[in-house]
Amino acid sequence: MAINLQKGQREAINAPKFTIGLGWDTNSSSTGGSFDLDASVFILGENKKILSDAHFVFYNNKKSPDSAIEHSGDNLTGEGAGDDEQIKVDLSKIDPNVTEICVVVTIHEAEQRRQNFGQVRNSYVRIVDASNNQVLLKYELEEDFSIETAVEFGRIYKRNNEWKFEAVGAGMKGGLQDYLNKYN
Ligand SMILES: [Ca+2]
Ligand SMILES: [Ca+2]
Repeated sequence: MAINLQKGQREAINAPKFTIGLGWDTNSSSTGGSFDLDASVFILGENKKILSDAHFVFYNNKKSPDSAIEHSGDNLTGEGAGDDEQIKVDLSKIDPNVTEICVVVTIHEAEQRRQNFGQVRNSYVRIVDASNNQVLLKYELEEDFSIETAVEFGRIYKRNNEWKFEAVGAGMKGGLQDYLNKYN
C-alpha cells in the first residue's frame, strides 16, 4: 500500500528499480496560451553539485551517462490523470559517486507566457516499484503556490547505503537556469 507523505517527510525506497511519476493539471483557460510543465533531475555528488553537465537529465538529455536514470520525454499539455512525465531509475546501474537525485518541475517559458504554479492543480510525485507497478510512496503538493514558476517536488538521497525519498515541495520564482546555477 502506498504511503502518503507530508511535506518534509522522508521514507526509504524499498525497490532497486523504480519510476518517479510526476503529474499535474493546468488551467490553460486562465491564460489563453498553452501551458507546458517540464520535469528534470539533477544528479548530485557529495558536494551537492552535478557530477557533470550530462548529469542534468531533462527533455533534451534523456539519459544519464551510467544509463541508471532515464526521462520518458516531454509531455506538452499535462492533460489527463496519471503521470504526465516519468523518470525511470535503476539503482543497480548508478554511479557510486551519486548521493542525491533532485527532482524539479518548471514551467516552460513561464515569464513570457505569464504563468505560475498558482494555475497548476493536482500536482504530485510518486515512487512506483518497476517490478510490479505498485505505488510505494506518494506526495501530493497541497500548498497554494502563487508566484512560483519552479518547484522542487522531491529528492532521492543515499544515507548509510540506503536510498530514501524526501517530499520537498519547495517553490521559487525562476527556471531551469537557476537550478543549473545552484548545482553547477
Ligand atoms: Ca513538458
Ligand atoms: Ca495531468
